[in-house]
Amino acid sequence: MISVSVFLTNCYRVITAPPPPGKPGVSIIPRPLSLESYEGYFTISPETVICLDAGDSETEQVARYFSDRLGTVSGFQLPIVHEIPVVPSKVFLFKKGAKDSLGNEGYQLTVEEQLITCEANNPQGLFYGVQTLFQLLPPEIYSAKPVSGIHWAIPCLRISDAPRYRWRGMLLDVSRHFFPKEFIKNFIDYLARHKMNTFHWHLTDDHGWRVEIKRYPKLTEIGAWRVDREDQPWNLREPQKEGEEATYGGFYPQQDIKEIVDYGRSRFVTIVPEIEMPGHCLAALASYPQYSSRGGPFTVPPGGVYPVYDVYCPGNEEIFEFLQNILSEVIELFPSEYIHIGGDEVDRTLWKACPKCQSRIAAEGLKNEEELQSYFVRRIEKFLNSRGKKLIGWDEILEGGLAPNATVMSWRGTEGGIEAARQGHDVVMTPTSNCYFDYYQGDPEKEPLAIGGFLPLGKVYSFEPTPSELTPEEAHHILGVQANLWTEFVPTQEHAQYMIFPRIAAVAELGWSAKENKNWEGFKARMAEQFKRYDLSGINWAKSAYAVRVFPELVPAKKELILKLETETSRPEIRFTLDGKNPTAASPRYTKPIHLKKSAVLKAAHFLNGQIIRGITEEKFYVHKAQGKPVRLEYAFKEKYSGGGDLGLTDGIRGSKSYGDGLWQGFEQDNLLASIDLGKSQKVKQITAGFLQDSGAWIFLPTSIEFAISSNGHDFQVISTLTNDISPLSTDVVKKDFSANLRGAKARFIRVHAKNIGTCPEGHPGAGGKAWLFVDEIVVN
Ligand code: TNX
Repeated sequence: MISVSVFLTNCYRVITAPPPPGKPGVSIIPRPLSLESYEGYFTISPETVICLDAGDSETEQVARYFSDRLGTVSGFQLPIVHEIPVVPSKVFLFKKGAKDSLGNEGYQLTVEEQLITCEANNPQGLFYGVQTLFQLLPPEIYSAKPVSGIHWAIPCLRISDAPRYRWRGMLLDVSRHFFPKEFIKNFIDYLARHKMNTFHWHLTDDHGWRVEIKRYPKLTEIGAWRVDREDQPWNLREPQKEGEEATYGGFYPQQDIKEIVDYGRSRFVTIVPEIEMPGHCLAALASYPQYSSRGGPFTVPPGGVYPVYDVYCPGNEEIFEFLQNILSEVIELFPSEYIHIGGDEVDRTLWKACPKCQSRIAAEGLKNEEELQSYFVRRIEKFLNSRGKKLIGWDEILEGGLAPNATVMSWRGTEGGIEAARQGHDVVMTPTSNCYFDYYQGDPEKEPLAIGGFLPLGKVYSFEPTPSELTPEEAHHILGVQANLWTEFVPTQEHAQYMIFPRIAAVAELGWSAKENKNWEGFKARMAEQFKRYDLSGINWAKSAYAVRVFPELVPAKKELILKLETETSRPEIRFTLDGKNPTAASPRYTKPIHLKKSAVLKAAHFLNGQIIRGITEEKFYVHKAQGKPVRLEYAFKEKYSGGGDLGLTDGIRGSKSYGDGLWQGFEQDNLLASIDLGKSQKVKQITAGFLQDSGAWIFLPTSIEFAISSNGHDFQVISTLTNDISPLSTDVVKKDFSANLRGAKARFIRVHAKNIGTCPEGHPGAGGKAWLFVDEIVVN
């Protein structure tokens, strides 16, 4: 154990620091293990000295990292010294290293008015102590340029801190979109500032091969480039045509990789490279088609293709030589103990028909193609192990049997991770449900285009990486947690920042902070300061947390709706209207749930210093004649899209443009045939039924809708039959209402019959596949 200390001391003058103006409470993210606050401040001045008691270069680097940042913003050039300055100065010197309990990454920080001590067992711990120091300073510490008029003061306190997990990671996919070297370095800084230590670099996939491999130059000459269809929707891009040039893409020469690995080292971020196999490899096959089962030729796809049949052929002995040669160069480049080999979403169709694959199955006594994949992974693992590296792969590597020493990255939920831990394997948790930063973090209508899903800040924060099903022994195998930024829908750096921030803060806290220290209210309060830091760093962070979300609740007995309004920020100033006007700083402030007794348009917004900070939330709520009345369905909805169940179509709450919002009722290939008993015969003016079309999700508007009424529930009289005029091939997400006017006819029973298109139409990527019909709310007035 080495013992190091960083000292900052005011040598010449005693400055009794007044509380800096407007200095809020301490807001450290991720939340430290323990913190005690004291009166007073340590104020940095030009005379402050940084003193090291350890002579190693890494410690020196950490100190320089601190003084450089401070220098940039304050203009102070604090000297770094190894000897206690001569009088008049106050220096404390710690001879011993920090406590064992702080481990490899922990640190202890003591701030007194004359002295700051940062202690750790390793430079990495010191580095995290410095990150905490930054957060104790005014947020201007993050500025790119000098800032004047700042009182560079640090509140007196004592912090003892260490991480909960050793793997605190984030994936960046540079295959679907290429990101330049400078951005990769920024990305590493984003991690470091949040005390995250692992950068999972997704370097290869169908859409581009991004790492130079000297032995196979075509991987980047051909595999790094695709035809430019960036102006078209990802899932509707035509493959490269004869004669078209592949001009879009890029790759990292080995020299750049070395530079980035060094940069990571200086930020204590380990880079785990991912070389995808045996699937997600079209870019490699476009370069070397002989390693597929079919032999090609292939081009690098400019956008989404699914399924991808062409994968590496594990029946071909040469494939192992090819991949091992690639991995050898990768191992040379990356000092990480882990190499990620992908393993996800492998389409095994072609292996069934491939004579080489089939003879491999016979020769090795394998049962099927699943086991063939497992055989493939085992061989790769053997190779990696022989080179002193550990294999890590996506949870599909469990199928057909795990390779003996493999670590599993659990992405399709936590089940794969649980299974692997039970088998005694190490696990990194990164389930789509809580860790996929390519998902929307707010209302899709107000967010930049994303892949789908819904992952607001709070949902990231709510994740518990160690499943309660595991015994303490098994739980030991949970190495940590990771967020993933896949970039099919993320073409620019600004957009990447938007998807990363602020969710990275939540995942950082999951990985670092003790379970007992997790607290959503506290986190939200600390985020207010974190947002300022992001602003001052010039980061394009998502303001989605400020959006007002409405949680309506139906009270069927009372025929009213109760609306609860929330944001993901602490103590929000929400103002609202119910009269259709936009809210202003003078509108009523939301303090308790709103009781709605008649249909109304709610408009609400979060105000900060008199200004609306993130748009107006507008939702119409219906209090109508069928409200709370049970709906009888001839064909059942699918459980996954229950839309709230039995009262889902009559709860007064309408689905959004996001089919997965829980409000839509979904019918797979079936029609909607719904009847509602209003309880007694009454005058009806209008019946409206709302539908969704999201052709990318195989959801189509009905081909026709028939409205009927009855007085006895048996004999129905058709009032109106409507057809739909929006093309099922339209790629826009459309919400469409269909209405029948009854002009006060008397009815007790209402029936709506909407015809499902049945199968995805010709010209649609899923042509012939089962089509969905999505309905929400049958409104009766
Ligand atoms: C699944 S996560 C994938 C990626 C996609 C991602 C989109 C995983 C192991 N495979 O190839 O980019 O979904 O969310």
